[in-house]
Amino acid sequence: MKQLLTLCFAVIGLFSGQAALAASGDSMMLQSGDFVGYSFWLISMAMSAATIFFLMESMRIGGKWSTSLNVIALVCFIAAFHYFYMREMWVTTGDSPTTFRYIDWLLTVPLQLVEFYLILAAVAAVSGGIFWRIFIGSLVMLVPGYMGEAGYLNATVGFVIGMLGWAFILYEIHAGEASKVSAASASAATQSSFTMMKWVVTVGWAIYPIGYFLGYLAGGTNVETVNIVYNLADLLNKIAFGLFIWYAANEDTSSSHG
Ligand SMILES: *C/C=C(C)/C=C/C=C(C)/C=C/C1=C(C)CCCC1(C)C
Repeated sequence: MKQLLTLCFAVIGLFSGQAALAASGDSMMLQSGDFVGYSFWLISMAMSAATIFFLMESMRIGGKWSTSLNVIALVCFIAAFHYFYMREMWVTTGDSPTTFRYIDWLLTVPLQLVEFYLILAAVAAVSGGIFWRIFIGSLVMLVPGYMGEAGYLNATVGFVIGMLGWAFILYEIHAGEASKVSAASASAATQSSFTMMKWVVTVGWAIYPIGYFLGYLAGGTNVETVNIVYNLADLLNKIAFGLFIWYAANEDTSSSHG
């Protein structure tokens, strides 16, 4: 209990330090009517709260599920930090915080994909190949996406290569080894969370290329659209994804206790 409180205070302290930093200086204040700015703020808070929630639940539920819950807490923690910075950048410059966004994704996308491996590894013997394939797929998806958005690569070329990376990840979780292990050996709770996570990556993640398309390929560059779409996508794809893991953890532990 004491450790839990210390941890919570450390987390809150870090976030409030960030918020104070961001709030010092008029130029960094949100202006009324800046809906993109509001969405950055809202998601900073949602990610902070989700971090604390998943950490506390990981301690309550414990056992073989604690690693998965800790990883999703880390995902939300990393995102919260980036959101504080991204909001600050957006408010002060009015530009897309593209580099921060991609640093966030580069850390959080592989961590989320590791969850597929972790939830399977909690109940079955799985090969590390699953992890490496989805990790490489995420690099192929994100690096050209960044280069296309930041102007290092033609925006259409970056988009097309990124789509191939995503397709590769989809193959692995729908038809590749990961899906086979899940179907063959996982518990009912793991299977249902695997299925829900799979659909997050298939349907929820589709919002990102739509945002990219609307922002860069549908005529001109529209930084407001890109940011609002990516922000809403992150809210859904990080927090809802985490809640599916949390749900499976709860189901699994309550059924095993009788
Ligand atoms: C927490 C952050 C997440 C889950 C970010 C996911 C990002 C994507 C699924 C990005 C996908 C893209 C493509 C499929 C094509 C190229 C452009 C990207 C990088 C936006």
